[in-house]
Parts: sequence; structure tokens; C-alpha cells
Amino acid sequence: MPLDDIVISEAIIRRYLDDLISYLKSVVAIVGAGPSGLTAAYYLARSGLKTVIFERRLSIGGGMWGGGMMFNHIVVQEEAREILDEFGINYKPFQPCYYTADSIEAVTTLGSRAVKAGAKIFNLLTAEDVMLRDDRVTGLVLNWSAVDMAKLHIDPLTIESSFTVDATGHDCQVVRILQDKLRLKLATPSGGIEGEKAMWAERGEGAILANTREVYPGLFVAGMAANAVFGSHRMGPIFGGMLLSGRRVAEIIREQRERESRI
Ligand code: 48F
Repeated sequence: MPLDDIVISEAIIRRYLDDLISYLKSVVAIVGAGPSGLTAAYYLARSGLKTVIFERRLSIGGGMWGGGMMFNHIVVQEEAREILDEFGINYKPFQPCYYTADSIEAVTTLGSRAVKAGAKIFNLLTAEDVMLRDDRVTGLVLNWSAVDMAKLHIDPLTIESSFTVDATGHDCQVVRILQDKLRLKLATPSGGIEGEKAMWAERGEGAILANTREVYPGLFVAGMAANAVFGSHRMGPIFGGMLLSGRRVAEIIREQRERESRI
């Protein structure tokens, strides 16, 4: 059968536009497709909530691909082993309570399971601002990452979400917009971003679940962004906390949505 280049182009453009239009409104919008964002998306989508991730890079997976210093293995502690089991990510015991997994398998499996659970991932889109209505974050302002990188003077577009998650890692980029640009008071001890502390795996992993929470009405933090915003330690290439934090933020959002739907 002869192939028509124009049909191929039209198929891509129409399908993409259909997708983008159907995600102009969603229940949960997650910024960042690193391990915490992907894990959150899986649990949210699996519970039936319309969930979308916007990832600025070409690839999903954030800082997980490279394991530790480009040795592409990750360490996961006992507490998060059940999440590896849930996703079907293979692992090997190293010492009691320490397991290792192949970082490539971990990223590809997290991504695949999130998408198959019903989450939609848009790559190459950067969240450059938030939508704010009546003191609540109600969505995101997006632009092509290429526009952002080239610093072109092109206006963005907006999407609406009932819940928004900052899963942008160390930079906590969405929360930073609230602090630096909008000068809003956050639900942190100082009212601002507390800032990430030095590498200390035990402390960082120990604090992350408590730090995974709503930081401003409608905006939640997960993954490394949670520790950066609430002032805890970085933890390096141990990834259990990222998985647990992704699952936790999904639980918090589900609970809040159930509460709100009863009012
Ligand atoms: O950094 P990242 O992997 O975040 P995470 O899920 O995991 C942290 C670990 O990788 C590691 C660690 C483990 O102990 O400390 O650092 O918390 O993934 C964050 C993703 O967010 C994207 C970014 O490209 C990356 O893929 N991102 C960042 N800013 C934006 C964004 C933005 N403004 N818009 C869209 N995506």
C-alpha cells in the first residue's frame, strides 16, 4: 500500500490536539515525570481520577535513569519494597533492608504502569506559571519547553486542575513561582521555601512522608520537592522515599476529594 506523508502528519497533529484539548481540564495535574510524579500518577489514575503529567524534558524518569553517579542501579529500602512489588519491578536483596533495582527497568516500568493505569503524560511542555483563583491554585500555565529554552516572547496557554502536584525535584519550580513571583505565604514554618539540607539518607527518607502535603490551597508537593520546600535533607540515590511520597500524595488527594464531595 502506498504511504502518504501528509496522512502521517495529519494523524499526528489531530491525535495530539484531541489529547491536549481533552486534558484542558483534569482532576489532578502533576508537574514533573520523575519517580515521584510517575508513582503518584499511577495511584491516582488507578483510583479513577483523571490525571495528567506535564514534563518539560523529552524523556520521563527525571533523576532516576542514572542511578547514583551514572551507575545505573538504585537502592530501595524495606519500607518501599511493596511498591516495587506492586509495579512488578525486579529487585535483589543486598543486605537486610536494602534492595537494588535496575534504574532503566524502574523508570520504564513506572512510566508504563502509570500510562496503562490511565494517566496521560505530555512531554516537552514546561509549567511556567500557575492559575490562581480565590486564593487557590486552580491550574497551570504551560508553554513548549522549546519556547522556554529559546526565550521566545510567545504567550503560554492554560489548563485547569482541581489538584496540582509539584513533583519537579530539587528545584521545586511550581512552589517557587508562588514564593518568588506571586509572593504568597506557604504552609511552611517560615511561610517560604525552607530549602534543602545536606545529603543524609536516613533523615531525608525519614522526613519525606511528613513533608508530602498541601503547601498552598490546591497545590501539593511530592518527591524531592517536598523535602526542599519543608527544609529536609537530600538523600541521593536511594529511591524508596520518592515512591512512597508519590503514593502518599495520591492518598492525600483522594481523601481530600472525598471530603470535598461530601460537603
Ligand atoms: O528530579 P526528579 O527525578 O524528581 P523526583 O521525582 O525524584 C528525585 C530523584 O530523581 C533524585 C533524588 C532521589 O533521592 O533526590 O533527585 O522528586 O524529576 C523531576 C522532573 O520534573 C521535571 C524535570 O524535567 C524532571 O523530569 N520538571 C522540572 N521543572 C519542570 C518540570 C517544569 N517547570 N515543568 C515541567 N516539568
